[in-house]
Amino acid sequence: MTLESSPVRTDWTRDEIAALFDLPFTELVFRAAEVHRANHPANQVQRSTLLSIKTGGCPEDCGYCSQSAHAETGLKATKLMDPRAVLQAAAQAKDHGSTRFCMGAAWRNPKDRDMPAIVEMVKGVRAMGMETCMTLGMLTDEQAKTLADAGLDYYNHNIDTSPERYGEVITTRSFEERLETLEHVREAGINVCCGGIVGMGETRGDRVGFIHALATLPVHPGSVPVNALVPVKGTVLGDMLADTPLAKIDDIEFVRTVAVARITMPRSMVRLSAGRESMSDATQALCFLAGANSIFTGDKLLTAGNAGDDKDAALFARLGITPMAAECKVELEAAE
Ligand code: SAM
Ligand code: DTB
Ligand code: SF4
Repeated sequence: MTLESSPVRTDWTRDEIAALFDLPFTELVFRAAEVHRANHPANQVQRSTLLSIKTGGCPEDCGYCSQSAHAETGLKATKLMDPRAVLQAAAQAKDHGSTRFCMGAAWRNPKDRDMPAIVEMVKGVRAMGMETCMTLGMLTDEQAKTLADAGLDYYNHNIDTSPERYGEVITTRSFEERLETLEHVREAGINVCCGGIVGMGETRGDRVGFIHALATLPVHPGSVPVNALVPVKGTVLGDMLADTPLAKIDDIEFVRTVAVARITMPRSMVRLSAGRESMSDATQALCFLAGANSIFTGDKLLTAGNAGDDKDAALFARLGITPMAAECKVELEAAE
């Protein structure tokens, strides 16, 4: 492969992806680093900040999530935040150097009566000069258009795992419903942010199927969040991991997943997402070498803890990484 170009392919086969996972580790990371260099500025990492604008009490039964009403996590459910409070939090994130503000709600889907407040949040954050991202559950095509008209830059909607494992993790919605919302978002002209979680006790085959599902979407997601499961007591998967610690993802296998995401989706931002708090600097450094070029900053994700600004500033200084400016974002085009 030359350093000049990485063709964007959406016709990856499972066998090709499995073969990438099977490469000797240093060969895989070397190839991923080459793809990263050819498509993104070196040593630059994007910083986004998350805010939970409506926490807990979610009717969905996602086995990993602290916010599901089916879990027993003791999390207090809240109402949708006042847009003014959201804008205050966004201003603070901007002061701390974040270029994207991601707002998440623990909903199966937004109700139409919620949309005016949501639109006010998008417009307000955009007016501050930050990129906006929202994750509100399933959207109708009308709701996606409303968000697009408000100027929403990204919509996060994860497929989470392989199509065949999906029903073991979530029973209240289907993989196909996830794809439908992604289509509504894409057709409304909003950039898609779509990824998932590794370390849920899945097999290598599931990780292959997960990356395959992302890399064969009609257009690669602009951002691909790769989360490492944050095990939360009282959730199905958090409790399962507490009982079977051997199911915990191995760091090398996590880095392999990041590398395969980078190679198969060369132009996408690959975001090292949840789970960094319990990751060593060395593992995070390997993820950056393997092409991860975005993180969530701040000391909180939605409900779980995150590394925090001081730790991240120290990590960036240690690795010689500089924060990416918003303009460096790569715009994705449909594959030819
Ligand atoms: N309710 C919306 C939805 O499900 O689309 C948005 C919020 S949801 C918290 C966003 C994503 O966060 C999930 O799809 C999942 O990938 C990730 N996530 C949630 N809990 C997690 C955990 N405990 N560890 C790692 N990732 C998690
Ligand atoms: C994503 O893939 N990861 C972020 C964002 N999209 C919304 C959320 C991570 C949540 C981690 C668990 C928590 O904070 O509750
Ligand atoms: Fe609800 Fe989203 Fe959590 Fe699933 S991941 S329970 S949809 S908040």
